[in-house]
Amino acid sequence: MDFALNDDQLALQETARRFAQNEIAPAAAGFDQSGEFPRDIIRRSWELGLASTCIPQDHGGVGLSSVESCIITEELAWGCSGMTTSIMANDLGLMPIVIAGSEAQKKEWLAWAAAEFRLIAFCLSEPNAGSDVAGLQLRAEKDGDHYVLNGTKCWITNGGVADLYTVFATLDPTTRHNGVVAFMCPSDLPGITKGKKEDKMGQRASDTRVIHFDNVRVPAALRLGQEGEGFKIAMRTLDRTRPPIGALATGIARRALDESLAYAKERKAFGFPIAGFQAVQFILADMAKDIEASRLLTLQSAWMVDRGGRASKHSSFAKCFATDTAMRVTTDAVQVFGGNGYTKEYPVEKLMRDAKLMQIYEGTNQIQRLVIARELMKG
Ligand code: COS
Repeated sequence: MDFALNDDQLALQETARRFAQNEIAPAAAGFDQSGEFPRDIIRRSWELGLASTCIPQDHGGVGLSSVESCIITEELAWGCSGMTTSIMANDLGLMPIVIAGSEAQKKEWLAWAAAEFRLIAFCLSEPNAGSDVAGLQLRAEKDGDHYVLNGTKCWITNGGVADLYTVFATLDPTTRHNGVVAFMCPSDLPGITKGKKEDKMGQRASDTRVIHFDNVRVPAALRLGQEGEGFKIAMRTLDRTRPPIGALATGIARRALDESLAYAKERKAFGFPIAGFQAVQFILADMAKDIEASRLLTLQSAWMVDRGGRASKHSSFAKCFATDTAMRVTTDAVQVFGGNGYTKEYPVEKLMRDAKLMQIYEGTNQIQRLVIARELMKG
């Protein structure tokens, strides 16, 4: 077993780290406050080869492995998780094409996504179907060589800015999993309207919206896989995108530790830096230990994804453990900063707000435990 990164991976890590330190982190508080979408920074991530990384080289992409994607994601998230979520949403939206696109679809659409800076969004959740994917209601009705889509998606990252949506619909809601079908929908198709941007607690730089589909005619040539395969395409996508979520959470937590360490060495109480007190040292030690464990679980799950086969259990281990860790570590960081930590003068309250979303999106941590338990029951 070799835990060392190779030279290519170290170079990628360095590129992402420098970008996060020099361009993302300095802008993070401003975009958190304004809630604007940082298009230029997201574009820059693409120019550096740090976005849409799942597009294989054969189709003009950078073709990073899941392990490599996790390495860069941790670095980017150290700078700002809201921006990193926007970057990652491209891979989430592209993954169904990578997994289920025909050769002709990949040749056309992955090459299209690689050729220029594009934004992609994954449209799965609905107002009444978040955890229960098979309960989705957005209807697809066949009409000649088109499908007609009607319904509403919500919590769509990149929703207001995407050029392409990957959309999951049902041919018949009574058939649950068996009726789900996936499509690629260019965002300028007539009948697609974007709702207002959600005013979120954290990760405020990411653009999260409701998207309405009103008699949207999608050519049958844009269907991914066969009718009825959509549910499994969505599940296989999430198996592959949950390790990077573990990495994103690890980046948030690592930033919280870095900030806490620096502050604890400076801040004095009873005449001494608080880093000298065991009560604070134990908090810092627990942070460091759990961050290391998050990284290891994340990289292990990514390695399993790269080997092929189903990595559901390990992806859920990583997503659940790393995001719960990020919540705990960022809450403890606010504690180390005391009253200062509770103000916007210092960076840790943002980290705590940002971390909360990690326990909710890409499958709540209750759903991750359900996936793990079901895998255990299989024996
Ligand atoms: N890979 C491939 N196939 C899978 C799979 C996976 N990871 N998970 C389930 N399946 C298959 C099952 O094997 C089953 O196949 P058969 O019908 O051929 O037997 C089918 O899909 C139905 O699976 P299951 O019965 O487990 O489905 P449930 O409705 O019970 O739902 C959960 C499973 C809850 C795990 C799923 O709905 C889920 O992941 N929800 C959270 C969604 C989410 O993450 N949303 C976030 C929004 S996206 S940012």
